[in-house]
Amino acid sequence: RKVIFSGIQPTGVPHLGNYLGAMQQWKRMQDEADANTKLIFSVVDLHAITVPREHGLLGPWKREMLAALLAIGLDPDRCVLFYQSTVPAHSELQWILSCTASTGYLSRMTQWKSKLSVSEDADFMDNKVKKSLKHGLFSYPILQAADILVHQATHVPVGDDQRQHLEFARECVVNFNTAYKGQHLVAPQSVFSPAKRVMSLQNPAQKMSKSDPNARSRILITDSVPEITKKIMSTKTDMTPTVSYDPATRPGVSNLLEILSHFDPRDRGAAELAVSSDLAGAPLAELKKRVVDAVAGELVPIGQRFEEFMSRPGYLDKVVRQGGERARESAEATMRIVRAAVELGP
Ligand code: AQP
Repeated sequence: RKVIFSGIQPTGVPHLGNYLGAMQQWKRMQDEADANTKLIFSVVDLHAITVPREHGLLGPWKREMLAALLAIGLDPDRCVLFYQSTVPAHSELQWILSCTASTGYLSRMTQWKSKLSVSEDADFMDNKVKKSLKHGLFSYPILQAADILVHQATHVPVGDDQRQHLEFARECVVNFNTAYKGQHLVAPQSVFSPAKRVMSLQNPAQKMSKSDPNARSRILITDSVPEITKKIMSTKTDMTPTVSYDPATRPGVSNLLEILSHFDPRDRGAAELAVSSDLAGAPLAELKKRVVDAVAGELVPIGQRFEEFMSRPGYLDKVVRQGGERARESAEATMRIVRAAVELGP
């Protein structure tokens, strides 16, 4: 039996990177799933509290994320959709896993270091940086491992930025199964989308991210055609006036070509598109115009469905209430095995 699990943080409306790197693949997997495949997708609100935010935002953000999942075509009759915090077993397993997880491994996580702007190879952090570090941000890969393992997931579709965290989740399985002498937990397999890492439109050295303070750096899946046009036409590129593909020397242009390639009906890669008869030697404005058309063509109907779901709060509540019940059942089945192995419970 195949169990597909993935999660997304309710830290704002998802962007093109979330969509191409993860969500589009979730929809594809749903459409290809047979009767033996269970699909579970979570709005991971416990992860969202690892960074500070204004009071009153988390509730609306959760609903927006749920509406976005429905808008891209996830069907609550075929997938379990739920808010992570409504399934306490995620936190319970996190604690249990943290008792066999290695702090050395956690401290080497590149995302942990980059969130804190600490150089990847620095092994010394000054006291000021250390004081601002929150334990939740440090240990959230354990919660992420628990999210996956508590549902005995076999396949986890994620963006490339999650590669190291998935490796860590597998390490948690080995640590736990070794400590408690048995095959209690299942090691999951990562499924990476062809859109490995969509980069920021304003700084192509960074991935497109919800938390980037510059709103022009990302396309939201709810952006209107004028917004999409403005953001793509003002993408940071370079001084060479025509199209060519070279991620090392032309990261901005190459990112646009990568984005375009994910919408190409003929499935051509970014390098192939750059030398195609319609783009070879073309001005950058032509490339940008094509990206606008491709992105708007995909996202505008999603934006409309998003608005429709947002206008039905009763329906959204029902989806997560029923999804929460099904997720608790799925998690409880694993927790019975885990508690027995650890000798916890009555
Ligand atoms: N730029 C990206 N390119 C490809 N995939 C991406 N993902 C995120 N950004 C890109 C994938 O989206 C899924 C959900 O991500 P998340 O919201 O849980 O957390 P994140 O990776 O931290 O995404 P953000 O947008 O950067 O959020 P903030 O700014 O709040 O931290 C994951 O599968 C991820 O790989």
